[in-house]
This record gives sequence, C-alpha cells and structure tokens, in this order.
Amino acid sequence: MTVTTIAGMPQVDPDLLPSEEDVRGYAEHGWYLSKRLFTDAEVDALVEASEGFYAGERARDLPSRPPNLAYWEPSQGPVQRHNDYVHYESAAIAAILLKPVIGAVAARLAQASQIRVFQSTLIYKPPTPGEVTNLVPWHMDRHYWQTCTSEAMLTAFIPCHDCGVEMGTITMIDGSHLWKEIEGDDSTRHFARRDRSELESILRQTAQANGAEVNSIPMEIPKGHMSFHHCRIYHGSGHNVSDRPRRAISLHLQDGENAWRPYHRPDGSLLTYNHDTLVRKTPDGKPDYADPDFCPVLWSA
Ligand SMILES: O=C(O)CCC(=O)C(=O)O
Ligand SMILES: [Fe+2]
Repeated sequence: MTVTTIAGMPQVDPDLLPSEEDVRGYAEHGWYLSKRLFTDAEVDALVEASEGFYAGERARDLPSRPPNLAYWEPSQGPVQRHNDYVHYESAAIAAILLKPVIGAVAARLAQASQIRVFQSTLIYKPPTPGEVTNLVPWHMDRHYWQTCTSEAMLTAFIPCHDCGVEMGTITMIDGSHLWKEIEGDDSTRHFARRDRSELESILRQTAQANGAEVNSIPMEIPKGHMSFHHCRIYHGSGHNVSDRPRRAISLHLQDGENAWRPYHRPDGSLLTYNHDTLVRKTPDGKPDYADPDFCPVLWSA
C-alpha cells in the first residue's frame, strides 16, 4: 500500500482509514466505528486536559457567549456537562483532539476533499443512574445546523475510555439518515429544551411513515477508537449505570464545501447558529464557516 503525502498535511497511515466496504457501510447505515486512532497516552492526556478545563484553565476565552451556548460551570452541579467550543478555548484539548487522521477518516466517509472542524463539545455524564440530564433523546444533528448548506456533515464521537451500554454510550438508529422526514414543529430547538416523549414519538412516526424498523445500535467503542455518524441519523444515549464518569468529546465536522445559508424557523424568524455571532464575515457579509480561528481545517487533499 502506498502512503500519500499531501502538501502541508501530515502523513496518515492508510491502514487507519475506512476501507471501500466501510465507506459503503457508512452510506447504508449512517455510522462507522473507527480503528484505533488515538494511543492510550493520547486518550489519557485528553482526560487530563479536560480536567484542567473543568478546573478553569483556558488558553483563550470566547469573545462573547452566544445565546444557545452549552457551557457547564461548577455552579450547575452534578448534572450532565456539555461545553461547546473546547477546541477554541483549550489549547491542551485542541493539541490532542485535532488529529489530522480524524479528518482523513471523515473525508473518506463524507467523500469530501476537505474537512474542517464545525464544533466540539466536551461531555461528562456523572455515574448517577437516575440523573435525568444524562439522557440524550433521539435527535439528528442536522436540525441544529440548518444554517449550513451541507447535507454531508458528520460527527466523531470520541470517548476517553472503553465505552459501552453500561456507561450510556451513543446509540444509533440504523439507516435512519435515509428516512424522509414527517412534518413537525420547530425541529431546530435543542433536545435539552424539548419534551423527551415528543422526540420518542417523532422517531416512531417517522419510522412508520418510511416503512422502516427502529433498529437501535449502541456503539461499543474501545479506548482510542471513535464512532462517526451522519448529520441526518437519529441517535441518542441512556443512563450511565457504571461506577465511573462517561467522558467524551463530540467533534462535529463539516466538508470543505459547507457554507452559511439563511434559514427561517416556522414562525418566520431567521435562525442563528452560535457561530453567527462569533466568526468573521465573508466578503459578502455572511458568517464565514471557514474562519480558521473557530473552524480550522483538519484535513485537506
Ligand atoms: O453524548 C451522547 O451520547 C450523544 C452525543 C451527540 O448527540 C453527538 O455526538 O452528536
Ligand atoms: Fe447529536
């Protein structure tokens, strides 16, 4: 096998990339379980960096806090923690997280020639079996990214340890990225601000309308591996009934073609994504989803 060297991009071991069959599997199922992309030392360093982040370490602060920012702070107590923009605020996390091989894998899956970071969220599920905030209801990420032109965006879900059902690992509704959506209410509202049973019922109704089964597949992810999911796949996760915190980072990725577009909510108002108040503007005055400060290139062919 030949190793392709890409100008300005580090070499990536081709054995770590998805095979042709894996790429077909991703197109059909909407998810992919990667090979071992991080060493144990890298994963452990990620945990250490995340503990530093929770203790208040920042390389730089966001210039402002946009309206829908997920930003756990110690005052919020032992609920599930979500912190957006960790790749921006924490140099220690970014140094490990932004590994080009992740972009190279994503580029294959999305059949894109460039992959940029879109967002990153540091996640911590405390080991509290009854903690309701630990539950992630069924949702598709595309609904939150309606200001994006791309239909090919995807997410790398990166746990910091072996992650299985007991810890409430991410769970995919197999093949649901191919379903046609039913008419609903404003789907751009984040799952944390919506009724869980409503989301459950939307999933059932959508499956039925598509003549499809709801086949949920928990991602059993060994340490150093990660799962990738398509922006239109329904996914969620359950309680952490283990005796350890479930630590992970969701690294949301965009293909090089992606750009901002105007999107109106059902009530007619213009939707804004958090980036829209932070990133630089394109020459024609639109939010620039290629701003290297917030959306750095992870991989380019
Ligand atoms: O934390 C989880 O289990 C789900 C994360 C998620 O929704 C995502 O990575 O898109
Ligand atoms: Fe998600």
